[in-house]
Amino acid sequence: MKGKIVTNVVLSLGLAVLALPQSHVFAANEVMKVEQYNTERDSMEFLSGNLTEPSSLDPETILFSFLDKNKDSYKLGTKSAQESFTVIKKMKDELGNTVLKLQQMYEGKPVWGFTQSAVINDKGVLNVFSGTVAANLDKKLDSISSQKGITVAQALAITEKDLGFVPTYEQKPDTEAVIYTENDKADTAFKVNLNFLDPQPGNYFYFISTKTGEILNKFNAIDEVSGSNSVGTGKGVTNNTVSLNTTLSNGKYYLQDNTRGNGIFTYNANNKATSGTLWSDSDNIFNASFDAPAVDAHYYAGKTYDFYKSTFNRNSYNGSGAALKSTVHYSNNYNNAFWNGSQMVYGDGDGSTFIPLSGGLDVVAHELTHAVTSAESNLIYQNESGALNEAISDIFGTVIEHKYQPTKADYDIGEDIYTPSIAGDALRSMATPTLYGDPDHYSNRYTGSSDNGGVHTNSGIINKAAYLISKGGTHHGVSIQGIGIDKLGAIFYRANTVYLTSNSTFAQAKAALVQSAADLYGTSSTEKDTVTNAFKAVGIN
Ligand code: L5W
Ligand code: CA
Ligand code: ZN
Ligand code: CA
Ligand code: CA
Repeated sequence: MKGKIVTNVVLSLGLAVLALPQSHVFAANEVMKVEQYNTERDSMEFLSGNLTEPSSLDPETILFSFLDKNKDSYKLGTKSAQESFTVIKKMKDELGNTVLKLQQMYEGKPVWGFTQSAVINDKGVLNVFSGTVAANLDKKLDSISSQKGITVAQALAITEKDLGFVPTYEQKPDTEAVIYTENDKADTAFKVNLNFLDPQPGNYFYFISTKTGEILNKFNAIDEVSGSNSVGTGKGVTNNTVSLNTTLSNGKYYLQDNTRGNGIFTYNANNKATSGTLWSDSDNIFNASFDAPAVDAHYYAGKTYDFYKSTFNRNSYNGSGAALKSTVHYSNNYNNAFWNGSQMVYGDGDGSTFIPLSGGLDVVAHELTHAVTSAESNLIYQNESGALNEAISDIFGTVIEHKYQPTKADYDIGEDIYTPSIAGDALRSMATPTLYGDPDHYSNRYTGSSDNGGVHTNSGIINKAAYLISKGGTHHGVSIQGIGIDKLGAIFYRANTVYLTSNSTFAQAKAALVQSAADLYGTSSTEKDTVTNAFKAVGIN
């Protein structure tokens, strides 16, 4: 929980040293000024304004000099800014600013979950620093070099013992030494990532204390809810007829689309728990009922690619054309679909809860947006950051459905593939999350530990805010002027790619989205007020 005091303290132009504790002000002039403090993490969580004087130095120098001047405020102890942060990405945004993404470091190791984002304008002024900084690490950790402890092999053995089986890995288990923080404690840990599809899908992250071998945290980042170019045709799960980009090779037609990025590939798991083989067909007409899930997975992956490319000039989920792979007919009667960290996987459903899940464009776009989020903000799939991750997938599932299926588009999720014998229902409603038991106000948030801390439940709060941003309305006595679904998408995309960081909270998301609206539409814009009011309406101030 964030503790924020709202005062009328306005930051002075060219601010060099942070004035703590916190204040929160929207100024009437050009640059929006916000100071938002997170008392629980004991760190500023969002700061905007003219934070430095104009400069012709390079953006990294401007940022690191600001951080060094404020190292006491950020509680970096004896460490310099250069030792405490590393630049992991540098890009230009569509407004001409330079965006630097940082990873916090301690004695050469990444501090897990603590990433930050900085925006420096074309005058060399730092305008935004977004993301919390783990405080006082030097007081919480012994010198790392003097520590003894377990080996990488022992850490892996601990995770497999905890799983209860040794899986057949899709990718070699990956181990990285990190700093793991929780509340007032910090520990050195091995972060172990286990990726497998059999006997059930897993993309586990374990954090094992390097000193004691204790499991500090674990979660499964799979979202469970339980030749030559050719053009073929196909019939999808809901009897839709589509044209398909395929590849002709040695007399067979493959679901391989070479026209988008580094390709779109659709595989057949043939009802086994594997990633399967590239789908082939003898006549380029994919009209058998067994073909239908493959037709939709292939076609809707193409549409989702087209949306991100045409709207945001984003080339695939990683921004540089990564091949998009989907496996259909995964396992037997499997009631789920997921991004496994490197590809999409769709079950056929059991025929009563679900029909083949690739039959919903909003579902396919939801899954692929998880891949975009992993490549950008990398929101941790637990607690509030996980619910933000889920909501962003629901939001783009809905934005993309509106773009390509405008006559039937809605603010429901999964309506096309859920409960074939019940008309009119869905998995989730963004308009009325409570229809399916999900909260539409922060005061009703779920605080238990199921579903990774309620990632598919608390997403309702953000989904409701997103619905209000698009359509407007009055909620809990707050009236919101709707700005339409395209602007909703633009604002969330900017937040997800520029300001949100891996451990962002709902309050930080609000700051990130208000900032994004101000960047895109102006600091005195209706759009900025709409985002502010929508979050107020769902209890996030
Ligand atoms: C159904 C299959 C996956 C539910 N993933 C989900 O996080 C699902 C979207 C459609 O919520
Ligand atoms: Ca055929
Ligand atoms: Zn999801
Ligand atoms: Ca829908
Ligand atoms: Ca239904």
